[in-house]
Amino acid sequence: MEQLNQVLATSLDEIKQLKSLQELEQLKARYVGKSGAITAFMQKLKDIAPEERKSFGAEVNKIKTQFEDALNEQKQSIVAAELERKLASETIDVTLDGRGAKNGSLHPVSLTLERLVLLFGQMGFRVASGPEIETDYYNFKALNIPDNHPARAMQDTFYTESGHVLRTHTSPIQVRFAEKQTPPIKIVAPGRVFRVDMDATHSPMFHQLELLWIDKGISFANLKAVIIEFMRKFFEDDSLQVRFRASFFPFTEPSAEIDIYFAKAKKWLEVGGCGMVHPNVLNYMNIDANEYSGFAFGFGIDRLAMLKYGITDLRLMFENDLDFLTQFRGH
Ligand code: 2U9
Repeated sequence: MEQLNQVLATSLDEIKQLKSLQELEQLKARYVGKSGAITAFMQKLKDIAPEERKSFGAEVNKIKTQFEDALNEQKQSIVAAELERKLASETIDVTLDGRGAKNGSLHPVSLTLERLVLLFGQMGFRVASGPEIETDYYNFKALNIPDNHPARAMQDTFYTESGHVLRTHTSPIQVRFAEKQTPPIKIVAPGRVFRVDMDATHSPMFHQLELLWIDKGISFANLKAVIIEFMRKFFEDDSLQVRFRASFFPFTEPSAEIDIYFAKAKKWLEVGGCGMVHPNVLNYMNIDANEYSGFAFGFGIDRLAMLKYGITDLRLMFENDLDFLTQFRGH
């Protein structure tokens, strides 16, 4: 019994010195583990006279409980101290200055698109959209583009394995819209388009906006009025000169290319194409060409954005260089 009390006293002293959970586990093993000092007393029970065995056993258990209580108490204070230390080291000084999160900015193409949608909205045009992966019918056939047309060739058009095409213009959006609606139809169709083409002035993906207005009595005079008004608003120049040059597109007749006079460079620049919607195209859209007429016009948004912001290299539009992009804020 004396030895047992001695062991307990020593262990309690040692427990008080413990500083970590690791030390605590080691100490626990030394006393109540398989070959621990307190465990050893348990094993001595069998050598003790039967009449003393019961009271000695009870005594060993009492000592063991005292040891374990002390150990648990110490464990709690170690855990509490560790938590205290952790909290102190992770304290955040909320009064410190921030790192200055930078504001994002919209891509010049997005800014331009927003402005286009606003300007055409003011003229009564609503926005239509459609799929980027198209069928041959909506991208070519319904637009009066014949089977042997060069635009259909593999060198110009991206084809999928299933025989679909990546739309080469946003015109299919308008075909889809117009075949389901009855005139008046007044829409703009902006979106990504894809062509097998890449050099300093061409990208395999670029952005287009096309406009379609179909109603009774729509004429080339309406076409000119809308396009001239739009160009002057977009370039914020009330006397901007706009010129229409005769051209050819399968989906319009007559057709024209649109030039604006760039006073800074003293030269005419081509900015898009236009024309009266071809009667075949009206028929494909289930619109009676004897009753209705319409005009369409199209341009590259990227190109218009470059002219507006004075960007001279198309590649800048797609490289996503932050020094370039952060220059464009606001409209
Ligand atoms: C329908 C009927 C006719 C859309 C048109 C153009 C002329 C045109 C080019 C300008 C530069 C494309 O980005 S670009 O390469 N577009 O010249 N687009 S008329 O004609 C349509 C569209 C839809 C139903």
